[in-house]
Amino acid sequence: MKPLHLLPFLLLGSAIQAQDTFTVGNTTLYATDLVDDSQIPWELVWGGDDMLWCSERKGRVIRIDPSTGEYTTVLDLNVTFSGNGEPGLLGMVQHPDFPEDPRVWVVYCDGQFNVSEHLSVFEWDGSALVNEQELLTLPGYQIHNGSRLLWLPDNTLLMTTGDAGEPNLSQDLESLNGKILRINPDGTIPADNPFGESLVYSWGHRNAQGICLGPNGLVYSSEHGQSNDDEFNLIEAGRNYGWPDVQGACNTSSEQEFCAEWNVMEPLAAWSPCIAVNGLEYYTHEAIPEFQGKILMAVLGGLSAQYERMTVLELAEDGLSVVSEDSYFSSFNQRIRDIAVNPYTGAFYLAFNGTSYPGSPPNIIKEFSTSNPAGIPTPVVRPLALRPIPASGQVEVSVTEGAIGGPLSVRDMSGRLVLESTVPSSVFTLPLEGWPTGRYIVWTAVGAADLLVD
Ligand SMILES: [Ca+2]
Repeated sequence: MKPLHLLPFLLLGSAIQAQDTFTVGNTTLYATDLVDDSQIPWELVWGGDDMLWCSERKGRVIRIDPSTGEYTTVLDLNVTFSGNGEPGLLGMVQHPDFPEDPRVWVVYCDGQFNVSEHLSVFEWDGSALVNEQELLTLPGYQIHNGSRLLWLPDNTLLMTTGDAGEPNLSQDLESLNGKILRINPDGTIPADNPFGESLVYSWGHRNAQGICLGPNGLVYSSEHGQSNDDEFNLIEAGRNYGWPDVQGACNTSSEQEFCAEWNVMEPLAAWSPCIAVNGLEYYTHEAIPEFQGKILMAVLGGLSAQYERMTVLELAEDGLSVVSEDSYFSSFNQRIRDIAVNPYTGAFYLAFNGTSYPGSPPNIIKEFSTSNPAGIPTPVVRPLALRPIPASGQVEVSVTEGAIGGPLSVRDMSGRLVLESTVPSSVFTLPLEGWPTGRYIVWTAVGAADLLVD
């Protein structure tokens, strides 16, 4: 019996190009550059308009189409920015009902010598953020300005602030620096704040640059330590987190005295020397079971730039302790500033801040997806893989190196040889036009696989 199809009819697939795939347990992640010319991405937000929003330290807010990476600039503020400092455009949230409620809250610093930090609310008019209304101003500095924003379930807003380089402000309840503030959407003080007529929600913070809601509505924050004791904290109303009198756990005699007097909350986890902990996301999607129910934490790597990574924290069932820690993506050797999650696909996005403090290029926003985006060939995970199954019209064949140049044959279930050829490359397309519906067996030097033709 003559084979029905011969090699000249094979459509060659594209050669495997530079591709980034990562394995997390049993899950394969495909990495693609979504935006490669960001101006120091700071906050990544999955928008209620199903677009990815990004604040950039140099002053822009960009709105990115997550399916193409194309973006438009929707806000361009004149902010404090110097290559050696930390201020600029920082935290950002949309109203929880965005875009029906078109408001977006943004934190930024202005002034070159006397830096101020502002919380403002803007309105989205469909193409730009307009009608700025300033809600709050506090002292800023060239370092330690925070600032992340988070909605609580009661629609009050938490804002982390830094100590603006003056550690004693963190223990001063009259100062808004070195705190986590709780604010009504219009900037007023919620009636049930823990210190009465004060925006202060928790105090004794140095420079918290990550905050998220975890299981059971618990609030977690990441906080930069000085040189030791980066912290992962559980945030509770009215609690003192110790800075500058306490770093990390209450484990020296002077710290123990201070902690007893001020009921200091110890961190759930701490890292020494500092790794520069940043943006937090509580990952709940089933797309990556290895991350489901865990906290994703962006890590900048500190001055030494050798710890850059995404850290994954597993919490105890009650959320009150950290039981394990894994880390990923240190191979990029780039500082990771923030994380956002696509609620539909479970893909996540990382904002990279270059290779050294505080934001040298490249500044890239990458997507990590469990689905294979166009342009990235299927990775060969089995010696011989066919997709899709069932196939009609054509099937894509992937083989490991040992099969290339070796025999390729296909038989139907009665053992009849329907194709005899040679494997041309690691990925190629086999045309199936005219093949009767049914089951076939594909043979190569590295193994066999079932082919279902529809
Ligand atoms: Ca300590």
